[in-house]
Amino acid sequence: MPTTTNPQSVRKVPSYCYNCVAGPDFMNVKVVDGVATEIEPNFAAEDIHPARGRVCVKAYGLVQKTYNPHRVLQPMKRTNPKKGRNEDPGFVPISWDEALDLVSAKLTSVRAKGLVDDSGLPRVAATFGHGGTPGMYMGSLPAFLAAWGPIDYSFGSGQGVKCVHSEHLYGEFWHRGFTVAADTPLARYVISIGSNVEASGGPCAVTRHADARVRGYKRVQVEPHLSVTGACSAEWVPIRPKTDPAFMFALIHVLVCEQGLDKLDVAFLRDRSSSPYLVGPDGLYLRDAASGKPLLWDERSGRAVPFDTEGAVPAVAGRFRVEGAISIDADDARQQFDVAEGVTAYTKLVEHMEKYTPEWAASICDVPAATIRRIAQEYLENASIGETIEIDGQTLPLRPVAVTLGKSVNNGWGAFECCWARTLLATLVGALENPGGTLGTTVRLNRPHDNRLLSVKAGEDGFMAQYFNPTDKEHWVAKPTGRNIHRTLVPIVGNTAWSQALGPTQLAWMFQREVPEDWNMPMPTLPDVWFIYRTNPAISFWDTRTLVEEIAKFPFTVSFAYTLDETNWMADLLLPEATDLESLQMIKVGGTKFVEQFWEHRGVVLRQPAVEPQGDTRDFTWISTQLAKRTGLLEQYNNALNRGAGGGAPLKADGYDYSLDASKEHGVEEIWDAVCRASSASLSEGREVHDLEWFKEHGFYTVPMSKTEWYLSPTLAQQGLRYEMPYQERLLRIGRELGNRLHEHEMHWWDEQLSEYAALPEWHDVPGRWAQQIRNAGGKPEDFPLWLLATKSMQYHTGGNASIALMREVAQNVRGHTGVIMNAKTAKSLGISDGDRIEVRSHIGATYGDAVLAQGVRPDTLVILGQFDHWATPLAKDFGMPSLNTIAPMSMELTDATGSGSDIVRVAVRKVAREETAQ
Ligand SMILES: Nc1nc2c(c(=O)[nH]1)N[C@H]1C(S)=C(S)[C@@H](COP(=O)(O)OP(=O)(O)OC[C@H]3O[C@@H](n4cnc5c(=O)[nH]c(N)nc54)[C@H](O)[C@@H]3O)O[C@H]1N2
Ligand SMILES: Nc1nc2c(c(=O)[nH]1)N[C@H]1C(S)=C(S)[C@@H](COP(=O)(O)OP(=O)(O)OC[C@H]3O[C@@H](n4cnc5c(=O)[nH]c(N)nc54)[C@H](O)[C@@H]3O)O[C@H]1N2
Ligand code: SF4
Ligand SMILES: [Mo]
Repeated sequence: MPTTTNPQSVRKVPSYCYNCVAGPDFMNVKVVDGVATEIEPNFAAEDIHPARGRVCVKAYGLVQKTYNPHRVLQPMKRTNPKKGRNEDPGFVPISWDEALDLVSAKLTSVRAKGLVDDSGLPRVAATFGHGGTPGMYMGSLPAFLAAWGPIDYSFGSGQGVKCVHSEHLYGEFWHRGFTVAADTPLARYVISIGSNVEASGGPCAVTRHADARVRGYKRVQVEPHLSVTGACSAEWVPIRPKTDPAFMFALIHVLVCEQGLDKLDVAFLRDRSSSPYLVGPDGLYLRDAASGKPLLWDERSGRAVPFDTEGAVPAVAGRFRVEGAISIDADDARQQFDVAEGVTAYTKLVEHMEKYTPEWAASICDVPAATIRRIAQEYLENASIGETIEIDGQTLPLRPVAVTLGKSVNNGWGAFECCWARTLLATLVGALENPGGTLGTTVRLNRPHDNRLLSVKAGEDGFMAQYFNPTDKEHWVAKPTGRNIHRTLVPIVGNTAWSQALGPTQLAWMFQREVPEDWNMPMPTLPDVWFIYRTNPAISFWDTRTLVEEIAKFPFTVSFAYTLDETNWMADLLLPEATDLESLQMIKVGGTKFVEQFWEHRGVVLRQPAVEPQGDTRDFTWISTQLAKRTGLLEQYNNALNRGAGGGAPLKADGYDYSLDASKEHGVEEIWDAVCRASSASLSEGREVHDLEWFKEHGFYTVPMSKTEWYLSPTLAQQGLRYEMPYQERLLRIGRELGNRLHEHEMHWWDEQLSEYAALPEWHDVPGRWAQQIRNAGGKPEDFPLWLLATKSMQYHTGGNASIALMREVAQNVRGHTGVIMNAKTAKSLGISDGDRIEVRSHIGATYGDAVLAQGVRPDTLVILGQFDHWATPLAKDFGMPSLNTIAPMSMELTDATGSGSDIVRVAVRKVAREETAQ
């Protein structure tokens, strides 16, 4: 990097970092004589940004990211037609003209053949990684994708199914929470179950939790090893892996069976939950025969009435004699009851939870019963039922307790139970979506994305409207429209823009290799063209050694590439875009979004070229415009931009019109100038219009937003709606209906997943599923006595910045980054000392690293940070770091009903000679 002792010009360029889902965060780039030299906080945002204008350590790596000597700096074409880990791709540099010709010729021929192939699957597929963050860097590419038509987003990279997956799906279902957080600024007591927020929550979470600690809140960290979050919590509960549902069921037992209804938030349960709905002898709601509406017991009139009867006073608990009711099962099968006993959903819950005592849970979770009981009591006491708070003139309940779940707790088997239990724990004390309590952050499956309160509409049975994939005979999608089959298999994921990427993406990979015998659907094909950007499934998914062989089969892969990583090693074309500090884009900020981005403002922020692009890398908006032009889609592309596909706001709306002439090609600055004007006009309701030049100087524009928008419950109250808690009558029915459809088509390979659809979840042996998977694969579980888990690294955003030397340097000072964390006593019993080279072996393979001995980890548990074991990514390939992903299977048995799985695997460990591991 050139440096000068007497700089001629020093500039501070405002921008944003959104490299991980905890963003966006604000920063300034210090530019000395045209060279980016430092990342600094942007204190101009001090009063509006929850982290007061600061970024995390990862953003400080962006300078090196820009000047990384290993960057791909001009388009490259593959010359070796053979693809494989041991095949050098033989990339040769080509001009942008040639590269764009190649890709547009391919796309044009695909268009001529038809957008979908004979199996009904899109011929073009695309994979974007890391929780949607690539969208914050891809300029106007979304407008090109919209202009194109059907694209298959089926091939995932671990985001989605290995991410906080069940939370995404059930969270939005129950309370419009794509991710879920505590209302940290008001919280007094947080039970954090495997949520590693001090490492994963970015500066907003870290700032908020630090402030909360100063205020005296208590956080209890429940997790098998002492993460950095555990280390700065008041208490660490080292739970046995994958037993969290049992722990949470026992908490519920203490509340409903030992403490009892009188101690809970009776008004909330009565008015905002389905607790009073009467359940009949067949386990379905008793319904009014005429209207089909669920019945509840009206204490005022002493009879069963439809749930929405004016003036009714519902009984929360009890058993009642009901005459002339009906129930409605799957496929509209109706049953008539002359007389039936109706049991309130709440009473059903109490009876169901009786067996789940802390003593019962203690033996499963390896947590003393007294600890579980105490935590439940502390939770209840801190909920301060009855207390209120005034926020912006509204008096709202104050319930300063929350339960949060990390990604390995809310994906895969057991995650449904955890998400249910978490939401129920909040419901029981009235803390769901009320100040101090458990809050959803944003919505992705529902709309609109930037205000989840507006997504609340009245639906059936007194609940919010939901948009399931149909399971009825007439509308069920028997022929998949995408390779991960989300519409066919997963009703709750719906079918909006984000649904497909949140489908069971591992199935798309697995079914390329082999389909079940009773598959009975068109055979999955490979897409003609696959686009990838900011994703590296060859490292981030499971069973990565095998996965890479599937990646090698794709006939034409176009990678927007930063370096030559393990996935684009198999690409046909590398298109290097100008990255973080070199390109132009505007995104929305503020409101409530992901992790702990709860703001009291909303607005837009600009990312701008602080420095000239390195080499012949190009702005993504320029690349997108060229693709649109060369594929004859310019008009559709411009129209998509005009509709707002590029970011900030539609370019034309009531009161303003900055729309682009759809027939013409527009420059990068011209496009974003229009977005700048439209966004500021829209946010200020026409009072202020700012152009690109203004934004280049000021960086962002925001308007105040009431904090009451953080809380969903007042919106439900206004609309007279209830949360679908505690009894999942609808999920039960949908599961049965899905089973009917699959079985009519003689498909039984999803039967185990169907078992997850339950009205009240039962504990089943969740960890035992991992043992069973080993048996099914022909192994012996006792040969793999330890659990291996993953945990996030503060310094790395998944594998995205693994090639940045500064991150490596910082990370080396943080425990665990040099190898495999293991309990010192376990190590001693195996003859392993700190720093020894060890082999961690599962039934599918081995990974190698140095032992990092610690007391803060269960004796039966090993932990590997992040996702490494790179073999192509420059720099990272020399780390010698192990990876869970190399040895965790991609497996149908370990896939839950939502289609997700966990980053966890049973292993054996032994000391090896260092030479043995050279591979
Ligand atoms: N063992 C383990 N596995 C995991 C996880 C874990 O914690 N442990 N986490 C899981 C989760 S939650 C997720 S969301 C997924 C995420 O996994 P992925 O979706 O695969 O995301 P990344 O690993 O961030 O992808 C990074 C790739 O993007 C490239 N890249 C970085 N910056 C740029 C850029 O500016 N331009 C271009 N063109 N490319 C760039 C990097 O070189 C890298 O190859 O991983 C999952 N896998
Ligand atoms: N610095 C940084 N921040 C990030 C990311 C990143 O890569 N780096 N990625 C972002 C993304 S995509 C996501 S999805 C989020 C994820 O955010 P988190 O869910 O907070 O991430 P993890 O660190 O993977 O947390 C998982 C924790 O669960 C624990 N765990 C594993 N198995 C079990 C179990 O069976 N029971 C219990 N109780 N605990 C268990 C592990 O010990 C681990 O510490 O982070 C986001 N933020
Ligand atoms: S948490 Fe760090 S890496 Fe993630 S967006 Fe914020 S500054 Fe960037
Ligand atoms: Mo994620």
